[in-house]
Amino acid sequence: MLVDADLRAGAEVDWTGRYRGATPAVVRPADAAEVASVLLACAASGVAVVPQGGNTGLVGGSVPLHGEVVLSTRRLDTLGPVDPLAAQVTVGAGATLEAVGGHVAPHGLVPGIDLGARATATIGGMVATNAGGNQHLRHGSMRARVAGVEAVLANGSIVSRLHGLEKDNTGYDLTGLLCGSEGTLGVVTAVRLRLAPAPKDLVTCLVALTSVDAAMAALMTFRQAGTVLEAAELMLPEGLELVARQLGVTVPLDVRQGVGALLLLEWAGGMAGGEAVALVEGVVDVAVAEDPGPRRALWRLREGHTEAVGALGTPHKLDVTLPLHAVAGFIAEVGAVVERVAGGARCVIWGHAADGNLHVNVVGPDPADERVDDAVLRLVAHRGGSISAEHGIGGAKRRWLHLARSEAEIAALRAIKAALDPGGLLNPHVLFP
Ligand code: FAD
Ligand code: 2HG
Ligand code: ZN
Repeated sequence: MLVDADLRAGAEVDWTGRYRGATPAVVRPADAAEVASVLLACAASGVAVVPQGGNTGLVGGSVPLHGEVVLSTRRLDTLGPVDPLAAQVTVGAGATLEAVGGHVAPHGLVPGIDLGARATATIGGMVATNAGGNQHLRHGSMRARVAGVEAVLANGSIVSRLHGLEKDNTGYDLTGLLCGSEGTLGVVTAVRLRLAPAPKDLVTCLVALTSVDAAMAALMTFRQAGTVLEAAELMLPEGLELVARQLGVTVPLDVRQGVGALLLLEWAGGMAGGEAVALVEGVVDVAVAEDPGPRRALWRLREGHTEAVGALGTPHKLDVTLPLHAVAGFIAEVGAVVERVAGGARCVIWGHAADGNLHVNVVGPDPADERVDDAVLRLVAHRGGSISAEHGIGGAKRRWLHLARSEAEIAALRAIKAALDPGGLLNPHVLFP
């Protein structure tokens, strides 16, 4: 247990610096039984608990904003033996995505989910947020990657579904329920992960196109041609130039003339990138990489966006999804909406193109001034989208939950919370308005 101020400090502020709180203690149990003891002790003392994994969450859900005890999962980091027959592995909730990737790699397998925070984000945190990332189009979100979990509920009971059975219709799906529960229903202590064959001979292409419309149409062309994309990420010229400037990296294309959008595309099987890209209309220029170094350099341009925008100031982070047909129209409109409520603000947009998932980052308005969040989220709802694609609701978006969920749904969610955590012990200040 960490109680000294300097040891608690890192757990009290989120990755962006936007959300800062205070905790009496950071507790670091080493197994499910110890987690249960912590929860029972906190319940007995009437102190709420915030589960915390890598603390890379971007919606203020992993930090003690109301004086909660922080239950860190860092010591729950075991890596079990890989089952190559089932292509599954059981790992502790505190294991990082990168550690799991390294552990399964010698078997020719991958977790089938990947994100820029891989070195720090934990498997338990990814379950709790139902993380998405850049392989979602191929393998789905974390919910699809999880064959079962072990978790400790608020009453200290331990529920365990780690047998890895692919078919198991024996009542309510507790594993699915815990995916995306944001630490409100239980503390995930171990996870049975599904693995995927490591893709071979990856080809990565950075494609500059005339417009966002052309980029979205390109995805349709690839699908109709039957090509299987491993990734399809969207960037805009202004964002790419920001990354280049802030991180001192080189963009291998000229994006100043006639470029309205960029796609970072990846195929497996040594497919010549140019072959697929030749089918597409509106292509201005293409950079192709097959070797690991040049491929990493292209990915740095995409994954550097969070860091580059963070260097401008504390951003308002709005992770949203739009129907694919509405993506281009939304991007065309959102800048003006931001300008109307926050004149002079900088709006940087990128995302996971094939999922219609955009990351709208706005720098300028005071972090506490939520007018810009309100305006953007209402525009998203108006265009048929969701106010959270992959980061969750946390504390940041709970006042807008009604834009994505009906009254009946919110009542059902509240009933589930009340049934599993009647005392409001687990992360009581997230998700619900
Ligand atoms: P934390 O931040 O510690 O916690 C997140 C939430 O989960 C909190 O509500 C917390 O209470 C709860 N929680 C954590 N562990 C547990 C547990 N064991 N049991 C119960 N509840 C728990 N996200 C994406 O989806 N896709 C991306 O592409 C992506 N890219 C990112 C890139 C960068 C550079 C950064 C900083 C973040 C990115 N994220 C992305 C967001 C973040 O990495 C994910 O939300 C991740 O799943 C959080 O994992 P974590 O271990 O850091 O969780
Ligand atoms: C990404 O895809 C992450 O880059 C982070 O989900 C998004 O920083 C953000 O807003
Ligand atoms: Zn993302």
